[in-house]
Amino acid sequence: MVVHAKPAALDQISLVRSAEPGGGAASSSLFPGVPAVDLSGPGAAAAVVDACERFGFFKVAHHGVPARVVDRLESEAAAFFAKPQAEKDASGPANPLGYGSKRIGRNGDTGWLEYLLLAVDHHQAAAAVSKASPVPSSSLRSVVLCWIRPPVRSTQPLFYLLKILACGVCREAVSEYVGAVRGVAARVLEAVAEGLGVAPRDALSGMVSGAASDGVFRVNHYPPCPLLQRLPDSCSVTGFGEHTDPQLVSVLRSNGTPGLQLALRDGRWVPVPPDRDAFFVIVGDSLEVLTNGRLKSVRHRVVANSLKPRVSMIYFAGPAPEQRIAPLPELLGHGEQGAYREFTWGDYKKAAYRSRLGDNRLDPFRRR
Ligand code: GA4
Repeated sequence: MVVHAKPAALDQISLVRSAEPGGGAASSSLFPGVPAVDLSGPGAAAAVVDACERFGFFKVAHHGVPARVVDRLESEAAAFFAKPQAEKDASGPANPLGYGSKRIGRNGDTGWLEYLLLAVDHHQAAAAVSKASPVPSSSLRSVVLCWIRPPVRSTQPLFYLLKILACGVCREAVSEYVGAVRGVAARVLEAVAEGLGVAPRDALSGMVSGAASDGVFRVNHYPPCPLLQRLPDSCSVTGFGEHTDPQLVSVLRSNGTPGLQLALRDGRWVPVPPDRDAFFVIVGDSLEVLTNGRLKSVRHRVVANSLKPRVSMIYFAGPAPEQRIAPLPELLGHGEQGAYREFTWGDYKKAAYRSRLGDNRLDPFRRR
């Protein structure tokens, strides 16, 4: 619900009715809590599919990503966001990549946050990096981050690269982290394929691991919002408005500050207790289509906190632009038509960037 009387500093930012205190009836009785899956444990494939079917969301325990990798990037990110505004602005405005503050996307969405949005580029920038960087390319683990994917053929690849180096978040720390979470995304998608009986095992994971795959990496900083204290208890300030992710899956990690909420299948919102040692997996629109709706993308949002900063780091596992996204034949009965019309990831992404954050982007592709 949008409320209109609010402090002037929040003028551009919508308010949301908070999840009910303590999580409300949804979390206390009917919502059993976020399922946790040990990806290497017995029964992982069935547990992943079950969690994705019921919530489109789960938490990965025992993921094997060293705490050192996570902590290093978290402190790099904190150092970046602590810089003077003018220095951060030099890496923006996000369009859509780069440093952004309060504005999300290009169509008027706003939130109480600042962020860095990076494209993960597996080969385009590799040559430029190895020339420009004193870091041996082998230590980049084949993941190179491109600040801005040039809209048309770039004549100046190094320019884009230099912008990354200039943002001051250590490229190695990002590469190492992204390399690790891409691995988590791939293991999750292998488990989905196994759990749904789709062959080969890499039918889904292969889409997001190839050299041409289109991964995006985002670091969000939600500063404390003391103005919240002047609003009624039933209201929260939007940190990141409700939406579904367009990709196959997203892998999210946050510090210990709450704020993330997800919509249950019946539309009720529940808070997700933070866990700095876990990764949260979010089912995206593309996986919904590939599984013919058996797994559904989940609406989620972040509300601001009055006292503590929240930092989250999210890897969005997308396929190559030419990848066809259509229900997998194994998941259709004999002669059955899929519930969605086919599209390519490139077309879907283009349409997504023309949409508003909260739009239902899959609707135009559903067969009636
Ligand atoms: C939502 C998921 C990812 O954060 C993101 C977002 C992107 C952006 O911030 O630029 C979008 C949003 C996201 C979907 C609709 C469009 C594009 C903002 C927006 C209003 C990076 C993505 O891939 O799609």
